[in-house]
Amino acid sequence: MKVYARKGRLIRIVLILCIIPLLYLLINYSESRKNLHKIYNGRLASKLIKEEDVHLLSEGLGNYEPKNDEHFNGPGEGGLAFNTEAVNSDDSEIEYGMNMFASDQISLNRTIKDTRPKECKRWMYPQNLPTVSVIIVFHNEGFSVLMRTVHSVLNRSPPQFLKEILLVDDYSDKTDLKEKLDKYVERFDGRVRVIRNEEREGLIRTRSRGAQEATAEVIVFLDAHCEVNKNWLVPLLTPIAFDEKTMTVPIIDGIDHKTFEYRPVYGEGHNFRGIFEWGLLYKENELPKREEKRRAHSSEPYYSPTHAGGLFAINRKYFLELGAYDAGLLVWGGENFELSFKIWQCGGKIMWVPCSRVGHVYRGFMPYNFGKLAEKKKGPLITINYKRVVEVWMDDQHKEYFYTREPSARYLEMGDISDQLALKERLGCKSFSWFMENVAYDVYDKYPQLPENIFWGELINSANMKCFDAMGRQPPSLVGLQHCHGYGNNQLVRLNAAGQLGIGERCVDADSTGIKLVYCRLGTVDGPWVYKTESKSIFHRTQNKCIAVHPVSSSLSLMPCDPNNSFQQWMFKIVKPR
Ligand SMILES: [Mn+2]
Repeated sequence: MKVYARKGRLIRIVLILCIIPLLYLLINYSESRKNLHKIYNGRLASKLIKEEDVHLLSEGLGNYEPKNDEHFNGPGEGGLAFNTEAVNSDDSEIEYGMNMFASDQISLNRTIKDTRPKECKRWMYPQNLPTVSVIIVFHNEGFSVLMRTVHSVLNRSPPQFLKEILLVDDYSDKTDLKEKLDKYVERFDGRVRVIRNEEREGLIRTRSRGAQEATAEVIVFLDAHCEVNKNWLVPLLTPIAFDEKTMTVPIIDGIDHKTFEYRPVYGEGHNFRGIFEWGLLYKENELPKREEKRRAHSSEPYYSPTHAGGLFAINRKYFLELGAYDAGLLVWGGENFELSFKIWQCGGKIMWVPCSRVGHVYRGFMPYNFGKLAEKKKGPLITINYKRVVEVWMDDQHKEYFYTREPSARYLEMGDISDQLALKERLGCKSFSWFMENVAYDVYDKYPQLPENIFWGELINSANMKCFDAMGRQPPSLVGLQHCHGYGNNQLVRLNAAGQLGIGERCVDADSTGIKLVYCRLGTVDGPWVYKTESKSIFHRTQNKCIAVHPVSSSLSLMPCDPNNSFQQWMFKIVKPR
C-alpha cells in the first residue's frame, strides 16, 4: 500500500512538473499573441473612425479624388524630360546639384504623371482629418525648385486640411532666398510662412525647430526639391487619424536632376520597405510575405522598420513628446534611424503608404559643405551620429554588429547621451531585440549577424609599406595599393572569423584578373580568406594561393604562396579616428 501511495505522489509531482512549463508556455504564447494584436491591429483600437469608413474601395472615384485632369503644353509638362543640352546650359549643376537652367523654364504649376497603383483612385477616406503644417527646410536651394515644391503642395492638397507651409531657412546666403522670397510668398495670404535660423544649424536641428514653430496637429516634412503627386496628403493623414502614434511615409518617385523628368523608382506592383545594414547604411527590401499577407489590398499602408529620412508625416505633439530629433545629432545622417527606432521601440509604428506619392530630385552630390558645424570634430560626423543612435537604442548584441562593421567607431567621441537614455527609460521603451524580432525581422535575411573581426585596420604590404585600398570605386573593380593615409575609409580592411575580407559595405574576392572589390553576397558573411600569422600571408582557401604585389606595377593578384617573399607579406595596423 505504502508503495502505491508513494507512486501516486510521484505521478502527481511529475504531472505538476510538466504542467508548470506548459502553463508558462501558454501564458507566454497568449502574451505574444496580445503583442502581435497590438502591433498589427493598433488602428482598430482607436474608435475615432469606423473601419468601414476607410476599408472601402468605391466602385467609382474615391471621395478625395480630383475630378478632372488638366493638360498643358510646355517644358516638362506631364513630368516629361526637358532636355536643355542642345539649347543651352550653365554651371548651375555645380552650384545647386541640379540643372537650374531647365528648372527655371518649367512651370511651377506643371502637371506630373500619376504614378499611383490604379486602385488608389477608389479608396474612400474619412471626412474628419487633422490639419497639417508642411515643413520644408532649405539651405541655398534653387529658387524655382523650392517654389515648385510649394506650388505642388498648394495645388494638390485639400485646403481644409492644409493649414500652412513653413519654409525654414537654415542660414542660406543666396540673395534670391531673402527679400525676393519674402515678397514672393505674400501672394499666398499667410498660408506660406518663412522663418530663418540666425546661424547654421544643420538639417536635423532645423527640422526640430520647424516642428516647434508649426501650428497644425500633424506635421509633414518635405525636402526642398520635391513635387507632390495627386491626392498625396489624405492617405498620409488617415493612418495618423486612426492612431496618433503612427508615422506615415509616402512612396518616393524620382525627379531627374538634369531634365526634371518625373518617374517611379520602383517597378509597378512591387512594394518596398526601409531596412539597414549593420554599418547603418539605409537599404530597402521587397515587402516580406508576412507583411504582404496582413493586408487585403496591395495599395494599403504597410509597416516598415525605418525610412529614408526626408519625407514623412507625424502628429506634432507625438513628435515633440518623443523629444523630436536627438539634439546631439549633427547636420545630417542617422536621424532617420534615431526616429524610427524610437517610434517602434516606444510604442508607435511606421507605415509606408502606396497611395501617397512624392517626387524627389536626387542630386548627384551635395553642393554645400557643413561649414562651422564640422569643426572640432574628430572623425566623420555621420559615424558619430550613428554611434549616438546605436549606443542609445541598440542592446549589447546589436551594438557589437555595428562595431564589427565600423570598428573605428569604438574610438569616436559621441558626446553626452544621458538625456536620450533618460527619455528611453521614461517612455518605457522596448528592447532592440524586440524590434528585430517583431518589426525588422527581414534585416537578417540580407544582413545576417556578423562574426567578429579577427583582424582589422590598414593592411600594409611589407615590401613597399603601401596600403590595400578600395580606391573609392564601385564594384566590381580592382583593389589597389596606395600610400597609407591613416584615415581608414577606403583603407580600412576587416577580416572576420568566417573568412570574409571586407572594406566598408563591400567584400574582397579574387579571380584571374586580380584582387577585386565586389558586392558582398546578400545573406552571407563568410569568405575564402585566412591570415597566416607566421608567414604574414593572406591565403585564399579554395584557390590555394596568396595575395601578392607585383614588384614593378604594384598591382595585386593571387600567386602561389611563398612565405619568404615580402611582396606576399602583410600587416594589419589598427587605425583610430583623428
Ligand atoms: Mn533631398
